[in-house]
Amino acid sequence: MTPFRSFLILLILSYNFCVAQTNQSKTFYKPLIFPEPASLQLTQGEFLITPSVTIVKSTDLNSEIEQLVTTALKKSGVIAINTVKKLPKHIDHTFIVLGLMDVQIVQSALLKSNAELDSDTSFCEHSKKESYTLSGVSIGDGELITLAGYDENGLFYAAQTFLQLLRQESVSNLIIHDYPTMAIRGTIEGFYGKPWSMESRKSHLQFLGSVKANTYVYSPKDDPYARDQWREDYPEETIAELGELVQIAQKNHVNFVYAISPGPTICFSDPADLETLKRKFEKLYAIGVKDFYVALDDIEYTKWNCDADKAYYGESGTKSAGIAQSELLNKLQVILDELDPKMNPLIMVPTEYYDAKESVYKNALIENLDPRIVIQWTGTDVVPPRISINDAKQATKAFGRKTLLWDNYPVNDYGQTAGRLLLAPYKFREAGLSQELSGILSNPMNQEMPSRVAVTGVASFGWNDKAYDSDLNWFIAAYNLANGDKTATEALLKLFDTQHLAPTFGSQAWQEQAPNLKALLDKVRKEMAFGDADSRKIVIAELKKYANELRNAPGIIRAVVDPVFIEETEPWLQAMELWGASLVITADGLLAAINGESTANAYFKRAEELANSASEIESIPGATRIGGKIKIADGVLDVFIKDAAEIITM
Ligand code: 14T
Repeated sequence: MTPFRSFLILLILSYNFCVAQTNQSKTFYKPLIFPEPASLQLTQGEFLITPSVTIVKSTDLNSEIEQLVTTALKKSGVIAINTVKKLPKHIDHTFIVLGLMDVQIVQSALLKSNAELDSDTSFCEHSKKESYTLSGVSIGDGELITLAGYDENGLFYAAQTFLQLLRQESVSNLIIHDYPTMAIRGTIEGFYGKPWSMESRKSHLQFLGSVKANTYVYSPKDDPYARDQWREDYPEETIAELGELVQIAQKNHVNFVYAISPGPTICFSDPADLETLKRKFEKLYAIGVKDFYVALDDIEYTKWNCDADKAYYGESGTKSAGIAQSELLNKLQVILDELDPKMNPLIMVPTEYYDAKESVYKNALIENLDPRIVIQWTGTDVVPPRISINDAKQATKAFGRKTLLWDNYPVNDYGQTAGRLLLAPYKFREAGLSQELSGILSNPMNQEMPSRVAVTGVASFGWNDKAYDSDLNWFIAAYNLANGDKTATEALLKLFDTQHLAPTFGSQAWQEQAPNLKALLDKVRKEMAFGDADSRKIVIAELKKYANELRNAPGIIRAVVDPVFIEETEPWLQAMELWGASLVITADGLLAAINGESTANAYFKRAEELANSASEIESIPGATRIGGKIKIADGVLDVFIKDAAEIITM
C-alpha cells in the first residue's frame, strides 16, 4: 500500500470514527427524584449501569438494603452481580459501593467521586440523622456509584433514591446530598370506621419506605382492644399479626408506633389501670414495638369516669383533666424508660388538639408534662384549610414544645366526605413549617391505596418542605400507582380531578372540585357565547376528546393499576364511566345543535338518563363510617350536563 493510500484509508476511518462519535453522543437528563433532594448536582457523563455489576461492601452491611439494590438491578436488566470487599485499581464496568459513611471503602469511594461533603454547606446546620450521599461518576471505562448513609435509615434512603434512578432512562452522572427537614414523617391510621386490613398495612409500610417516610402510628378508632375495650388483651392471632407488621416496618425503616386510647373509661388515680396500660405496652414491646402513643382525643374531659378521681384530683373540669392526663403520661414515660432506655419518648394527642389557643386545660397539661413527650395537634381546626408557620409558632407556645402535626387529610370519615375519595394534591401547608414542627403525620382514608396520592405529598413535604411542588407531586403519585404506565397515569389524574374537592367540617371546601374539568367546561361556555361557528366546533371537539378520556379512564385503570386499588375505588370507577359517557353524548348534542340538527334534544335526553343512573351508584357498604351516593366532579360535571341543553336554543 502506498503511503498516500494508507493516509486516505486513515482519513476515511477517522472520518467514520468522527461520525460515529457524533451519532453516539447521547444526552443525559436530570432525573426526577421524590421527595426532592436537598441538593442534586449534575456532573459529566452517563449514570451508567452495565449488564454486569459489582457491589463493593463491608461485611457488616445491612443485608436487606443490599437485597433491595440487587433485586432492583436485576429487574432493570442487570444479568450478573458479584460482590467484593475492595474497590479494584481499574474500573472497567459499574461498581456500586454500599455502606455507612464512616466505613473506609465508602469514604475513599466518595473521595474518588469528588462527592465528599463541604464542611461549610447548609447541610451541616441540620441533624445528620437519616442523611445520605449518592454519587455516580465515570471512571476509566466504567462507572463508580456510591451509596453512603450517615446511618441505616440514610443508607436505606440512598437505596430508595437509587431505585428511582434505575427506573429512569439516560440519567446523568450526579452527586446527591440529602437529608430530611422534619424528623417525623408518615401516617397515623387514626380514623373512625373500617380499619385497614393487615395486608393493606403491610403494603402501606413498604410504600412509606419508598417515599422516605419513617413513622406509622397504629391507632384505628374501631380496634376495640385499643379504645373501647382497651383493658382487654389482644387475641394471640392479632398479636402475631401485629408482630408481622412490626417486622415489615423495620425492614422499611419505619417506626411502628402503637397507640392506646384509654380516655373513654380510664380512672386516672387507679393504680390497676396504670398496671393494665403497662402490661399492654409490655406485650407489644415483646413483639418488637419500640414506640408508644397515648391518644386522648374525642373524649369527655369535663367529667371523671370514676369517683376515685374526684377524691384524688378534686372537682372534674378541664384543669383537673389536664393535670390527671399529664400525670398518667409521665408515669407511663417512666415505665417505658425502665423497659428500654433507648426507646423514643411517648407521643400523645391531647383532648384539645384542634387549635393553638392557650387554655386552662393546655396550661395544666404542659405545666406537668415531661418535656420529652411529643404532642400532636391538627392545626387551627379539626380539618384546617391551611397551616402557616405562624399557626405552628402559636402551637409551640400553647403546647410548650415544637408540635407534631396531625394532618386530617385525606381522612374521609366525617359527614362532608360521604361518597368521596379525597384525591387532591397535598397543599396549602406553608413552606418553612419544618422550622416549627417536629414532623407531620397524615390521617388517611379508609381506603389505603388511594390515600397514597396525599400521603406521597405529606412525605415529600416533610422531607423537603421548601422544595415541595404539589402539582409535580400529584403527577408522581399517579405515576407510581400506574407503575410507570403513561396512559394509566393520565387516566388516574383524570379520576383524581373528579375527586379533588376537600371538605372541611363546615360548609366551605378547602380544595375546589375538579379544577381541570372546570377549566375546560368554562372554556366551552365562553366559546358558545362569544365564539364563531369554527371556534365553537373546535372547542366541542376538545370537549368530546376529554369526555371520551373520562369515559375510558376506568377501563385503563382497571387494566393497569393494582387490584386492591381497583377494589377500593370500584364504585367511583363505575360512576366515572357513566358520567363520562353522559358527557360524550352531551358533546354530540352540542355539535348537533350548532349544526341546527333536530337530533340535539334526543342526545341531551340520553345524556340526562346516563347522568341519572351515574348518580344512583352507592359507596361500598361498611367501607367508610358514612356511606352514600358516589360523587363525581359534583357541582361541575352535573351542572354542565344539566345546563347543556340551554346553552343553545334552536
Ligand atoms: F385526635 C385528633 F387529632 C383527631 O383528629 N381525632 C379524630 C380523628 O380520629 C378523626 O379521624 C378526625 C376526622 O374526622 O377527627 C377527629 O374526630 C372527630 C372530631 C370532631 F370534631 C370526630 C367528630 C368531631 F366532631
